[in-house]
Amino acid sequence: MTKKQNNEIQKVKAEILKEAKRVLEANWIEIDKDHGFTRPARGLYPFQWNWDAGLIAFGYIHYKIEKAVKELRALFKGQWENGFLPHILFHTEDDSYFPNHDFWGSQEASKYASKEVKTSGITQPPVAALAVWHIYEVLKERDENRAIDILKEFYPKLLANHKYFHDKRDIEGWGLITIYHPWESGFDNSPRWDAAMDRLKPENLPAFERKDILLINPKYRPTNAEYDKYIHMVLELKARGYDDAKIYDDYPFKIKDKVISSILYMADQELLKIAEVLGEDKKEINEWLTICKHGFLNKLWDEQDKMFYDWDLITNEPIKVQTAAGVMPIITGVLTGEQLKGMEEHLDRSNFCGQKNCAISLVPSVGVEDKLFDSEKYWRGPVWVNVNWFLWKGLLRLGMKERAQHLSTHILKVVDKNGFWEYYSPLTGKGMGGKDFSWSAALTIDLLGGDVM
Ligand code: 2M8
Repeated sequence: MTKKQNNEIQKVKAEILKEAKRVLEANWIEIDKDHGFTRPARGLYPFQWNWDAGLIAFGYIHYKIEKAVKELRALFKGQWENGFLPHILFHTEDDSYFPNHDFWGSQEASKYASKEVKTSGITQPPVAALAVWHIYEVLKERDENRAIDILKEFYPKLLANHKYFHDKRDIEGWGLITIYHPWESGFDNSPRWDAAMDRLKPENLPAFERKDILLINPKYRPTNAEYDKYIHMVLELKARGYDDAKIYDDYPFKIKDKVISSILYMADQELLKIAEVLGEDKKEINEWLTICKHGFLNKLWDEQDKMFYDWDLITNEPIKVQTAAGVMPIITGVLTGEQLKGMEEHLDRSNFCGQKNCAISLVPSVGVEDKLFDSEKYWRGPVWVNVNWFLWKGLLRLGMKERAQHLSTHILKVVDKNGFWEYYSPLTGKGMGGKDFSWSAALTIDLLGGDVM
């Protein structure tokens, strides 16, 4: 590369970085001197979301580490007494989102609910431990005592949260996590949930008004029929007091989700490192890791399709729908050589990395040649920055640098050309959903913080 070319690249990187920081700053809300949060997208998502907060912290770590800490502190303000960490925290009032805190009614329904902040009653993938460990890694270079203080502050909260997942969301002891609602998966209306959703027959729903389709073109969002079911499920969970024992007893949507399980595995690995630095007992965390590894290798792997599937606990069978989520277990780092080879074959197919037909060479949420693929529908085809960032991270950890770099380079290309959107059409690169979307900006900052181009 000539000096001139290199200067050009540095200039482009600097511009992307500036714009990404602008997005995060515009979405930030300061609660008080120790707490603040970043709206995923103004208007569409005006509160703090759980896995968004963890991912967004990865952006601040590179330039305003205190904000990453404030973001995570605000997140744990909403932690319930049983360790559960809700998916939405309503730190402020805003009427541009439904369901709001009154509809969730978690403080009335559950004795465990946070008294400090109103929250939803379902959870999301546990990303916080990844962010806390990364804060420590970056901060220890310049202030080791402060870095350790941060580990001490968050360790008990993280431990309680991971314990909640292992104890309450895995009563089968498979090491794999059960979700109660598609919103818990983060991959909200993924076709992975279609069959389980088809079995639900909501009746006598109260009247409600969707706010998302007042802000976003309805063709990009879930249908009204799907929303009826989402709301029906919230009401069913609330009727059970958001109580795991009651939910496990007779609630109709219980699925072992390979993505949340993969992310928890990764988060347990970071928790183990934190415990080591702090000199805490590691026995329980090691047990979680052992049993979870066993679950991945034995329960979710489909030998014939060379793919990981979720498991429906109601029908007691795998959900054989191939999507990007099927390759996400790469991030655990525990796959056998044969499984990893299977994953690589999927990534290389034009269906997945979209190299043949597509404007963006990134992993789409549903394979572009799949009959369920819809280039514009939320979680049913578009490319998401967070999914590709996770894969980038997982591949790097496995030492698969070239594959990882392919993803990071293409994330940078798409955000440079189109800006920071919630998701992108793999066919055209068009940005859709929420504009100035926080995790797309934050994870780009993280990619630029590493050796990426
Ligand atoms: C989307 O989910 C929310 C419900 O939680 C919604 O559609 O209203 C999902 O993409 C989810 O993964 C994400 O955390 C959230 C906020 O960005 O939006």
